[in-house]
Amino acid sequence: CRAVSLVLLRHGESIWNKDNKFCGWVDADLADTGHQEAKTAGRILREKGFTFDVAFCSVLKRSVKSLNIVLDELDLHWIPVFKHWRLNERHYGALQGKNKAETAALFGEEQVKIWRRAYDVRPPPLEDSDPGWQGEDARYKFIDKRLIPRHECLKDAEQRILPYWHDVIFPKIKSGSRVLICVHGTSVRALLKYLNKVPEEEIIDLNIPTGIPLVFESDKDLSPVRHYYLADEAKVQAAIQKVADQGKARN
Ligand code: DG2
Repeated sequence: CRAVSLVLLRHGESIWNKDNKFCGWVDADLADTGHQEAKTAGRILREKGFTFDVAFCSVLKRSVKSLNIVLDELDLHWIPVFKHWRLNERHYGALQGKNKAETAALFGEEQVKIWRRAYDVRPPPLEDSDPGWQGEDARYKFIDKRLIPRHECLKDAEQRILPYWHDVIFPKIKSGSRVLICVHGTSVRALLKYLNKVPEEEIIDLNIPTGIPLVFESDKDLSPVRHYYLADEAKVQAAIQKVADQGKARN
């Protein structure tokens, strides 16, 4: 028999998604459209009868706020929420703040696709002296500074996210909790890659839309057997294409 014990969600559109800027660990706020997307995601989850026992998000406000909006729609303010830096977006290094289309015009669309989507190619790093490095940010105060990245590829993000999955999230699922994880494009890709054993060569074409719940059905051993977006196919495809097109020189 199949059960749903996990729903993944990329936060609603942020202001930097809207401005088409590489964001990474920068704490960009949700855009109005992102609020709306999160609200719609929550409403659809409610209408389809989903509920959760525990929820997770990153320490970046686009993730935290989206989760709060979804929990508001579900009237689930009371469930435990865990915020963790390990669920952050991947660190986009020196690309953070740059416009994706302009970067593609400068370095070529192929290079930008590699920086955005290759499994193990890091974007250029932040310089040691870059004031944009988050090492001094209060929210990372109790973390060994050596763990605070200057740039990350998907593989790096996977290596910081998976220990948290194994140590904290999966034990909750094992003990019967229904889990909602509201995070980022790369955090969703890392989890999806792990759960579905997506091969490295396929990951380059995997784009995650903002604000559309991704439902996982699993068998009695908790192995995922099927996953699907909670929206009609045309909407999902258009939203995926929109993300892919952000790396084109003109859009
Ligand atoms: C986006 C992902 O992260 O960008 O950091 O710019 O999910 O937090 O909006 P998110 C960013 P792409 O990898 O899709 O370019």
